[in-house]
Amino acid sequence: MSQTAKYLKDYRAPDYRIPEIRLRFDIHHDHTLVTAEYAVEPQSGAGDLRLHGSAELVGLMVNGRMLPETEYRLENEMLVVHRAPAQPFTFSVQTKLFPHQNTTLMGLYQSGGNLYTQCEPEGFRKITFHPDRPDVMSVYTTEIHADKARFPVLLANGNRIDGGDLPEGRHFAVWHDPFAKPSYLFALVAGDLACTRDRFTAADGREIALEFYTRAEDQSQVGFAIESLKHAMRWDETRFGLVYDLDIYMVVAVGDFNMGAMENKGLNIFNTKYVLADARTATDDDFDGVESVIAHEYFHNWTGNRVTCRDWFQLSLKEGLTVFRDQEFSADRSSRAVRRIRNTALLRRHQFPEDAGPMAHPVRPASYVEMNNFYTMTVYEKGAEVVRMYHTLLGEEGFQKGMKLYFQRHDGQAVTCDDFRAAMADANGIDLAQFALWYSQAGTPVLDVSGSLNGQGAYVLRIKQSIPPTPDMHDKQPMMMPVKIGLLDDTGAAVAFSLPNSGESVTEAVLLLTESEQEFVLEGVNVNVTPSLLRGFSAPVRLNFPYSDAQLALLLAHDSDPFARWEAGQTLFRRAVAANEQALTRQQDLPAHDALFDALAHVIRAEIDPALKAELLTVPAEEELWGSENIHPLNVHHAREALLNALAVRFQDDILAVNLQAKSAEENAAVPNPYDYYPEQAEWRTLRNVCRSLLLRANPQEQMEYVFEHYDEMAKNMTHEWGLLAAVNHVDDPRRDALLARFAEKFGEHALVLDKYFALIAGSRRDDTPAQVQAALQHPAFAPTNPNKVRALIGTFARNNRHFHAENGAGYRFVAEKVRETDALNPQTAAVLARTAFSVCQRLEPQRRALMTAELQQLAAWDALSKDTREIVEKILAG
Ligand code: B3K
Ligand code: ZN
Repeated sequence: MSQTAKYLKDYRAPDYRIPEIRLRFDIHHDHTLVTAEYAVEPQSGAGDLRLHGSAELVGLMVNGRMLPETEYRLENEMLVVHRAPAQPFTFSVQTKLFPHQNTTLMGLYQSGGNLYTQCEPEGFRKITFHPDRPDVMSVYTTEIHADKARFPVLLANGNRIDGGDLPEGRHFAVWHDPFAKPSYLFALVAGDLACTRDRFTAADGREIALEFYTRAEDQSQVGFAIESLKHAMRWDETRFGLVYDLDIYMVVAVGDFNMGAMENKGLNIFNTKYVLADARTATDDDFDGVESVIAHEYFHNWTGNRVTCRDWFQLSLKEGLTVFRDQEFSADRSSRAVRRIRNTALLRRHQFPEDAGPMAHPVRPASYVEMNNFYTMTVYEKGAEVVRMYHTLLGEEGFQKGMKLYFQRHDGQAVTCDDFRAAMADANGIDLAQFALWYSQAGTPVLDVSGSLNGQGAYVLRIKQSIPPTPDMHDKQPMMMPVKIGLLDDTGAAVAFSLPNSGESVTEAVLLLTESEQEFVLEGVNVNVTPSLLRGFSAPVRLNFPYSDAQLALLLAHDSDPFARWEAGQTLFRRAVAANEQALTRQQDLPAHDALFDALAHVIRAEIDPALKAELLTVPAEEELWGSENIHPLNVHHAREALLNALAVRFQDDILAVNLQAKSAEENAAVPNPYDYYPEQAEWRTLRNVCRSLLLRANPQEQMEYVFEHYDEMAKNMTHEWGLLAAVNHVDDPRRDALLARFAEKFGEHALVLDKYFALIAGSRRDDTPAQVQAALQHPAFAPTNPNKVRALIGTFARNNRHFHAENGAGYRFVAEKVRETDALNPQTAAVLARTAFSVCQRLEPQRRALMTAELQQLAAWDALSKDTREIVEKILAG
């Protein structure tokens, strides 16, 4: 049962422009009536007007005349008005919605008694009939009528221009957004919400009202998000010269939401997870997430809203660029080096497998069945890497010139990734034609590098690039990419070199790779060197170089580039896990890992940034250690666990010392309250939590007992609580259960903390985890309609390799069943779950592959499966 795909190559400009839209929402207790009125401008004469829509149609008019059923037809969620006028006309349509029955959380839906919208990418058509494509941009005026007691707050995009009381206890508000926008940026909120107000003085002197809407009981947790917004607004002014354009900026927090947040013009709607934070209930990572998501959505105001996408294939135009911008914002706020490492780790853990699996697609996909399935790590994170490469190639100044030209040319338009690339090229007078391949070729490029002294005072690097075939494409062209490098001598000191015809002696250079095989001559090198390659992860590729363990240890100990340093350690870790795996399958003794452990001894004792130390001590995730085929997840799991256990035992005393150092650094910091969130405090706590989990491995019973006895005095804030519970979570001991139960009780009123409880249950390596997950499904706080809960419990379980990949297939069966149940309520959440869990199918060893395939086939055979989940399941089955 294959589905119809849309193709980038079929793009055609719209036949109708709609410069103006007036919407009226009449909210009643069990339904909402929506009247939409469009000023329509035909672009190619008379013809059929085709509008998407799935809402109940009440009636429609053209130029004020009710259309009889003979003049239009409604089929497959498409309204076709026969022979629409050739001259500009007004079109109005009335629809009836039932938001309380809408569990998809797209379109207009109800959550906690309030109404919210989510339109990106194609939710507007669930509200009314409309072309619902991003290149149809309109100025919106939105009028909302509702019962005043139940819906005291009525919000929509733009500025509030009117409002007042109506008979029968009702009231109304009118909002006008002067900036033309696509339908996906439309938003409306109606309900009983508390408003926290602040203000921001923009660089041009305008006063901007900031309004954050939450449940009244959550108001005390909104302060950090407001401060984050102000930081983001100031940063965009200083680094990019971009100033906010409306008089008001609103953020609304909602507990039922499909993703993190949504950048609707002037009226962002957020998952509570990315707005609410205080030290008692949020970890440092949560605070960091709030700051970066608040910033991300704010940055969209220019990169996404003022300049938007021509079609959904161009999604990365706004997402890749905006992720790059939020990454830079966070890096400018604190810990640039560590953030780069974390971004890279995220990409490798989640995007590399995507690029090597059944869902592989280029940064600009060439086709899709359900657009919601393409909000992927590739579009977002690899897209951000592509933008970062422009930045590396052009430098900050050249990149900013490109951004300036991009806004000069395209403000108010809906454009393509090619337009962005052209702005970068033209502003800098360079040719970026070859760079376009990053948008059309999927798959992670592989660089095979070798190097040697040429006996004539030069070190020669030879780089071969290849791009693996993906389901959509076999033969690929070499791409253009920056490769940042340096050289170290045998003591770890930097070695100077010069590039041919430059004469300038440097210790670092960006090589421009454009061919499938290329040689780079680094002159003036007469000593034995170790190359430091792909510094700063200058391109999103896999790089192979035949390093000896000793060379990796040298890089890990001495490289001046923190990324390259970390990467050397990661390679040593990967080698060690692979060696363990081999020993375990052959039932031999585990290897000693001398080179790795000697290098780690340096790391643990080094006086370096605590967060960097934490990263250097982190073994790559299991997903990163999986090969391209015949994966035995449990073998990898046991091999990695064995390495961690050995490391924990070997360095027990050092780790204790570091833990104490981190504790006193945290407690003695010169801040008003050391347990509040400050980036520097957070770094120490990150390191502490790494130590805690290692200490627990080395001595589970003793640590368990200690934590159990001293939990309350150790748990100074949620970061501590999380660190303690995450450490003891795997111990088969009733005290662990008691601690978790107390935790759930203590935070019984905090939905976001209960998500942590569910994640702990589902993430445990204990044997009884499947049974505990079953029990958690019955917990009063678990709700299959709430995406945060589904992700916390089922999503976490699907990443718990030890149990999800159980040999008897029980893990697969359980998750498939939950995918099916979730799909009936919320296709988007189900599809994400299916993709996370099952994309690995064809790479598994034959037995598990067969078990997983059987579950997927059963899902595919289910007629009612949504288009969303079906696209994922069928692509996985097709391999
Ligand atoms: N643009 C939204 C994502 C919409 C996802 C729709 N499935 C949030 C963001 O990336 O900023
Ligand atoms: Zn975004």
